[in-house]
Parts: sequence; structure tokens; C-alpha cells
Amino acid sequence: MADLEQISEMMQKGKAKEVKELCQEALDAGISAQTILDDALLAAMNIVGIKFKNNQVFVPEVLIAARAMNAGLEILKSELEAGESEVKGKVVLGTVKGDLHDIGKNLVKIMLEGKGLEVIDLGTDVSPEQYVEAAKTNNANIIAVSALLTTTMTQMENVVKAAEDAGIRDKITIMIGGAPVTQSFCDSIGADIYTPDASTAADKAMEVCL
Ligand code: B1M
Repeated sequence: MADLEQISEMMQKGKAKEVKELCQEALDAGISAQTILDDALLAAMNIVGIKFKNNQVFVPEVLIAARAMNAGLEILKSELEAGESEVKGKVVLGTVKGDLHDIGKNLVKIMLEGKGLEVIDLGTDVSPEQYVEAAKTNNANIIAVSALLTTTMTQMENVVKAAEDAGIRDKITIMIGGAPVTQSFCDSIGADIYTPDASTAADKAMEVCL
């Protein structure tokens, strides 16, 4: 019998194989992918985050929990994507230079693809020039930038500047997000759109591409 609590426990322990199997069992039992994401995977990462902050767990444990979360996301991916097939626009996505956090970015990717948007995923530790080059090469509508650290979110302003320097600022929408990012920060660096979560990011991206 699928058990969200068990998925959460396995994820906190970094048991990727078990998380995958249990996510599949939960889907087979009729639990929605969104419920599994919210009540098991994100809930578990929240607990890991609190323990990390309180020095109860350290980077290696957080890293294997993150791997287990990404393994679970792989299973939920097809269900979270709403099944759109026609490409409606192109988004260049990545986590900023100096930042290795990719779970939120991966979630944004899943939601964007679910809306029928093509995502060029540059991964993590992406320089401003890499975003701009990929946007030009792929004729993208949007550059979507994620950052999880207060020390790396400042890179977002460099992405805006790089787009200006390359002469594409008026043709590209720059979206930003990630735990430390706010609307006022977005306004202060001259980015176009801030959203607090992956699902809203996908909705806003659709508005840009329609
Ligand atoms: Co890091 N880490 N970490 N970490 N880590 C945080 C972010 C931290 C808050 C933990 C803490 O102290 N409480 C803290 C940052 C403090 C700060 O800057 N103020 C921190 C730190 C300090 C560090 C290191 C410096 C630790 C060290 O080495 N001493 C180090 C930095 C490494 C680096 O990047 N250079 C580090 C390393 C790591 C791991 C590698 C171990 C691992 C990342 C593994 C991976 O991603 N593959 C890790 C993790 C997992 C975390 C926590 C525990 C969880 C982050 C996460 O994935 N959350 C985190 C604490 C926490 O958040 N509670 C923490 C789940 C994810 C779904 O949420 O990414 O916020 P999030 O995405 C959300 C929204 O923000 C939004 O959508 C998602 C929800 O739908 N969103 C967007 C994200 N991007 C968006 C883009 C958009 C729109 C919305 O538009 C483009």
C-alpha cells in the first residue's frame, strides 16, 4: 500500500531507488502526482532544510536527499506535465553562476514542458553569457533564471546586463525565481517577471509566449 509518509522518510534518508518505487506505487494507487510532490517530496525536503539549518544534518546527507528527490521527480514528471505536445515557445533555463541547487529549476522545467514550452536546460552554475548565447542560438522567448543563495542571486542582475550588452534585451523576457528572490529584488535589477513557485512560473511563461 502506497504511503506518503514512507516516501518522505525514504527521501530524507536519501534512498533514491525506494523513493522511485514508492512514487510509482503511489501513482498506481491513484494518488495524484501533485499530492505526492507536495505531501511527500517537498515536505521531506522541508524537513531536511530545517535539519540542515540546525546543523542536525550536513551537506552529504542533503545531497543524497536531493538526489532521491530528483529520482522521485523523474517518476512524477509525465503526470505533472499536462500532456501538451505542440511547442508554444522556447525557454532557456538554468541556475545562476556559482549555484549548484537544481531541484527548483528541475521543477520549473517540468511545469514549463507541461505547458507545451520547449526548454533548453543549461543546468547549474550558468554564466550570464551562456544564458544569452543559448537564447540567441535558439531564438528563445524567455530566459528563466533560478538562484537559491543570497550570495548568488546577485548574478541575476548580470544576466540582465548581458542581455542588454548583446542587444537582445528588448526581444527577450527575463524571469527569475528561487527561495531568496522577491518581487522588489526583481524590480531593482530590471528583470521582467518574478514568480514564487514553479507552477506560477509556467503560467506566466505561457502568457509571454501566447
Ligand atoms: Co543548500 N542551501 N547549500 N544545498 N540547500 C539552502 C538553499 C539554504 C537555505 C539552507 C539553510 O541554510 N537553511 C542555504 C542558503 C542560505 C542563504 O543563501 N541565505 C544553503 C547553503 C548555505 C548551501 C551551501 C553554501 C552549504 C555549504 O556548502 N556550506 C552549499 C552551496 C553550494 C552551491 O550551490 N555553490 C549548499 C549545497 C547544497 C546541496 C548541494 C547539498 C543541496 C543541493 C542539491 C541539488 O539541488 N541537487 C542543497 C539543498 C538541497 C538545500 C535545501 C535543503 C533545499 C533546496 C531545495 O531543493 N528545495 C535548502 C534549504 C531549503 O530550501 N529549505 C538549501 C526544494 C525546491 C523545490 O525548492 O529550489 O526553493 P526551491 O524552488 C522553489 C521556489 O524557490 C521556486 O519554485 C520551487 C517551488 O515550486 N523556484 C522558482 C525556484 N527556481 C525558480 C525559478 C523561477 C520561478 C520559481 O523562474 C525562473
